[in-house]
Amino acid sequence: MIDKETRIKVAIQKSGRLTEHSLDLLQRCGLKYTRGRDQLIGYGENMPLDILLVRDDDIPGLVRDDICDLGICGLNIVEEKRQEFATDGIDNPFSVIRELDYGHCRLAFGYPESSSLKQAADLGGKRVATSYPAIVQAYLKKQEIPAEVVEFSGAVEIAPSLGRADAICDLVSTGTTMKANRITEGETILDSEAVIIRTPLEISAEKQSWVERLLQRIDGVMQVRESKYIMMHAPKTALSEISRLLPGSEAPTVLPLEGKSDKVAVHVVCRETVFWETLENLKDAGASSVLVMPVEKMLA
Ligand code: PRT
Ligand code: ZN
Repeated sequence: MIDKETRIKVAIQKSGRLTEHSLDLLQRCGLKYTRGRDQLIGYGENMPLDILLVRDDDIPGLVRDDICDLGICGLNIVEEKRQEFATDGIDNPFSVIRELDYGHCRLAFGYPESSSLKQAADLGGKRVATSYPAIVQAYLKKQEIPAEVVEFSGAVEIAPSLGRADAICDLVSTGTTMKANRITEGETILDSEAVIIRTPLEISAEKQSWVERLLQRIDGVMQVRESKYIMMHAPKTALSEISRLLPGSEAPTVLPLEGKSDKVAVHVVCRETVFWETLENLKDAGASSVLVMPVEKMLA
């Protein structure tokens, strides 16, 4: 059992795109934890803070129901749930207290290349497939576009080819999924990143002071991001994709490779944490011999 009066409960995604970053953030704030036998709870050993590992869609509800004091999930989910709660007459279900600068993506319209649709204004009388019906509905209403919203829980991008919708509105990060499905990306209606939400209810003074400490530590962690020096070999054609994949990087140094005309060596300083996922994405973009080194000092 977790002591509700004295221990802060933080809901984070159990398994998905935000899990590694969120656990990493809490650990960098100094948290040491042990996982319960069911793996669903991480018990803080050196802070009165426990982690609940759940599906991201459940996080706003857990905070709104006061089961958790804090939650970390994408703003996309937070805004969708906020709209849902508002429809049910529940205002102020949680507040966003920090933007965490990872999990970046955008909720954007997508129009099949084969269709004549080019912009949201063309959607009157058409069907839009999305996993974010409340956000999309609110946008269409505000823009006075009489389109029908069709809810899809996953694989939204195949809705048009299945004949289930004329356009989509889905999360995009690299844009590869839309492209692969012959969909042209259109207007962004929400820019998203991972955020911390907090219950609007009062919490005990003891817990409040720990929440404040945690936030201070998070700010510290975000300020002194570990810079890395990254070196790799890459096809010349992949240079723009590689720059885009590296978070917080400056213009790369590009050097010729002896005896290779199509490949170059790329050196870049990256001011943000480089995760395995980033390295895998670099590899997928064509990079090889990727080396990541710590930067000891830097004079900008
Ligand atoms: O099981 P659970 O419900 O917890 O996880 P989930 O499958 O719902 O979520 P998950 O792990 O896929 O994503 C968690 C959060 O990561 C999202 O709520 C977003 O805030 C954030 N995020 C960042 C993304 C993306 N980038 C992203 N690219 N979430 C999903 N995608 C999907 C998108 O839906 C589309 O299918 O990736 C595809 C598009 O990617 P690109 O790179 O091809 O454009
Ligand atoms: Zn989910």
